Amino acid sequence: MAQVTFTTHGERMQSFKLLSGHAIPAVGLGTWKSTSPQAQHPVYSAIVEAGYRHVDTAAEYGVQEEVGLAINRAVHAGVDRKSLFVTSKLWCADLSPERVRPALEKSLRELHLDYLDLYLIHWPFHLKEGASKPPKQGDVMEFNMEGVWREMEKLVKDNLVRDIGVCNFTLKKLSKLLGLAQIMPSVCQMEMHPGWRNDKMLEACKKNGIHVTAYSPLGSQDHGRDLIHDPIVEKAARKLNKSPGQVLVRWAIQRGTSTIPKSTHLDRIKENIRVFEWEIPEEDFQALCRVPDQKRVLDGENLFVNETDGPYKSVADVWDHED
Ligand code: NDP
Ligand code: 1BO
Repeated sequence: MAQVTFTTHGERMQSFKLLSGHAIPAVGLGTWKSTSPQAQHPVYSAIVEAGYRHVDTAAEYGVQEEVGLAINRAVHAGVDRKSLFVTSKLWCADLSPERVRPALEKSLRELHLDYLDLYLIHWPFHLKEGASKPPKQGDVMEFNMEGVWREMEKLVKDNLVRDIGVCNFTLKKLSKLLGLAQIMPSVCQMEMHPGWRNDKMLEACKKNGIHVTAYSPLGSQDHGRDLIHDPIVEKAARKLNKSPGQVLVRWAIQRGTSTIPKSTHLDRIKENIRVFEWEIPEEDFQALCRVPDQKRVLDGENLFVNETDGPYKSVADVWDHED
């Protein structure tokens, strides 16, 4: 259920309540590939000038130092740390029980924070340190889900993270996790946009009270899907007098997910969060829910598939043959 809250700048912003009782702001700033030539990382302006209160990052993105400095500058400029929601992620090379806490501590140091609001398992695959892309034989190792989750739970108990969750899970993996969790995953972060709705996972999460954050809401970058110029998105944008980016962000929120569009341009950063004072009418919302050619952008092939030596010999293997 969405709750209406206000930023310190007086902007009306929704958030969603998590199983833990904490709130996650509906729109956050993504930071994958967000190295910026600007002296000040865009995260600073996003917080101070645009009113973002939710920042999504990860050890693997290699930007935690810059992001942490920007967050700290924003706090020094008067933004209450407690009003911010900072997410980071445990990378695949650290997906063994003994590496969970040191990895979190490294992220905290890089971010100059003493706790995270949310810590996520980035992908449910254990990679050898320095694994090749695509992986060589032996690069993909067994993932001890129970051992890793117990360590994630200890981080909550020790107040180092407020919530824990997962990314890139399948129904099969979620069901296994729910069978062993003592602290439930609060959030499941998945690729979701009109070109890849992933209704099955959304429904399974809703059924279990797990909040979903939609990543790559604009269709991602570089070799992603160009949803900004999709005719159905453009038509809705023209009708509403909004930008295609705003329509895509709003669509995610209207599905009940929070979302984390990435941009390093302040005009787009500001545009992407101006989505709370209007709605997509039902007819257009449904048209966006019928965009054809459903396909993942991030299928994990380059990270986890080794066609000859496995253990994941195809993209279908990565996603437990559920797509
Ligand atoms: P997005 O879907 O957010 O798209 C980002 C791209 O869209 C960039 O090229 C950006 O360019 C451009 N863009 C941003 N705003 C607009 C706009 N209003 N109009 C037109 N173009 C725009 O892609 P991401 O894949 O980065 O996903 C968002 C975030 O989700 C990531 O940054 C990361 O934090 C998270 N994520 C998590 C994953 C996981 O495994 N858990 C996987 C992938 C992403 P520019 O910067 O030049 O403005
Ligand atoms: C390789 C990391 C994918 C974006 O989260």
